[in-house]
Amino acid sequence: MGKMNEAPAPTATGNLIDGPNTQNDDTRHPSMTTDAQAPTTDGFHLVIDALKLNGITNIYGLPGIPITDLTRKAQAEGMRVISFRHEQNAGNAAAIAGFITQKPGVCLTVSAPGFLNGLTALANATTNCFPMILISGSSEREIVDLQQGDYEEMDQLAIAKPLCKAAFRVLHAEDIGVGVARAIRSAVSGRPGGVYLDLPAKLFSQSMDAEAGRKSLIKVVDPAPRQIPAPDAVKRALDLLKGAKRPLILLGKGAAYAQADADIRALVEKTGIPYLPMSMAKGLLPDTHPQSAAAARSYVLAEADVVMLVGARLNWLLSHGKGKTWGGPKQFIQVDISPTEIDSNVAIAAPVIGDIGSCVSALLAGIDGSFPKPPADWTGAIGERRDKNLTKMAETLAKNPSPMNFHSALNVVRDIVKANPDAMLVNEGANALDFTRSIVDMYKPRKRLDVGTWGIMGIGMGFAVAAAIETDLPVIAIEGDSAFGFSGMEVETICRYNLPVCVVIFNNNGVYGGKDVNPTGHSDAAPTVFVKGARYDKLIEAFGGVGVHAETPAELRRAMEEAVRSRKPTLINAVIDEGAGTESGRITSLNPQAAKKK
Ligand code: ADP
Ligand code: TPW
Repeated sequence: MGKMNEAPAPTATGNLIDGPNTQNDDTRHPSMTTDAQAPTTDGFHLVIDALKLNGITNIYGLPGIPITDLTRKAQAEGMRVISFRHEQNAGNAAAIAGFITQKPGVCLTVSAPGFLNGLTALANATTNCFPMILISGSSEREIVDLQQGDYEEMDQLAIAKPLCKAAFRVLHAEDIGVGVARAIRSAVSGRPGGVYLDLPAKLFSQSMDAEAGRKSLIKVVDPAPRQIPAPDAVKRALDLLKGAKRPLILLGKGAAYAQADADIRALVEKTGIPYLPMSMAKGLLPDTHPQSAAAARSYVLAEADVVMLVGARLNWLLSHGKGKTWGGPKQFIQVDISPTEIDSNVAIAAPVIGDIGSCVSALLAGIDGSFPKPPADWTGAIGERRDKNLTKMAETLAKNPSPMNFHSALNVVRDIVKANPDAMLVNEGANALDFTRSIVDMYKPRKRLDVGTWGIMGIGMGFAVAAAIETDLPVIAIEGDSAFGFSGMEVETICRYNLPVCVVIFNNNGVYGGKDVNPTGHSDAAPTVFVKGARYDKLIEAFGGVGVHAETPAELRRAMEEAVRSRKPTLINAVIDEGAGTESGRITSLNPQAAKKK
């Protein structure tokens, strides 16, 4: 391993600094005395080389001390550096890049405040099982640890630790390779999640012998090793499934992440079992698939006797697997990579632990022509309910009220997505989220990106940027007006990189709607109400994008069609009836209301 020194950042543009280096005159550093002419490298270049060596080509970040030069040099070295206006959006972009690609998305931030701004995204990535690495510059260890008041002083490693899967700090340039390798493995192996990598300012300017530096890097072999399920676990699951009278398969975003699309589809189709997709698993099979039970969701959850969860947790989104939603007694099969997920809410009769690709293919191997089809009275009852609900939905969608409501606007979005099934759909808000999820059919896997496990607002523009960067496909972001506000400044980023993003703001004048009034009669607006009739379309025009104000479905349709066709950054201000939504959308029951009587 080569020795290093702490020379100032070299001025070279390449990662190998050839020939005489003026900084090498410093004879305090033994490496320089042995061979003053030897090419050197430095911390900046080792970080870049380590990432590139592992196939990481994009960085989502925001420059400043001490990582400004890292962003510059990364760009000079051919990486794509996407510079944001706020770190939370860069972090969200990195997280969803991880979900889309199975490679850890990298977010790069400055010390303390930048780091903290990125931390929400890191925690959210961990919660959602998205692989990401938050790389943050940090201040001088000696000063930080003695709390002597350094520039942007903060013990970032300690703060990040409880919010991610793993946290590492690299103090020596020769350890950068190991640090990056450990970060990658931690992010993508087992249950994916967020990782923090702390790089103190001094590290970047450490220089070392270039050849030794190159040798210190690690190309991670098999970063997310397959985890093969035990044959007896697979048999137990199949036996349970075979004996079911009213079986149901529930697909979660883990199943979408796993990229085992063909096998998952084969599992559903070969067994003939009805399935329900969780929100980000929509499109794993087309939502129009005859076995989809989405339009009979409450019926199947209540009535099923055996439920096979594939990459979905029995958390609040599934009412913890118990209570009224789940009706009568039932038995669960759970396919998941995390053994400790099992029994976290209710007893799991048949856990199948392994990666979803391996588990589903093992299950498939045990399903032949003799596998019993689900009883016709079960599939028939689901079909009846589904058809009734779809007919009802079609009637609602066909109405054309003025102003638009969520249904009439989403009827347009539904058509646009149907005509462009490859487009990526980003979605946040309350009503804007819930109605979009239930009305807009998805046709392909990993196209729907949304607020995930936390129901977090603010993912919108970060997700949209990363979706465009990672796939080069058109992106449609359906945003509540409140939701949009959390990341709205990134429309500049969208315009700057000329991304094919069409943002549609469902503008109903506030959080959930715009009808609340201040009961005191004071001129302050009610807490949930925004400026009425705001023109969000003007925002994007400030940066050269296309702004459209749409008051009718026809106007919305025209604008969306043009946005997808032209691939120009577009923001459509879709005016929605301010009374059309409900408080908290579909999760009103979780909203504590003041108990105090007048
Ligand atoms: P949803 O919100 O769609 O219900 P969750 O985020 O609750 O989904 O659950 C995703 C589950 O998928 C997690 O328990 C996670 O451990 C699991 N998971 C993620 N990736 C894989 C994989 N490659 N193989 C197996 N399980 C996975
Ligand atoms: C980080 C709480 C949930 S939904 C929502 C808020 C503020 C906005 C709803 O209004 P919007 O949608 O977007 O206009 P619509 O269609 O109902 O009118 N802070 C964070 N996350 C959450 N979830 C909240 C606050 C919330």
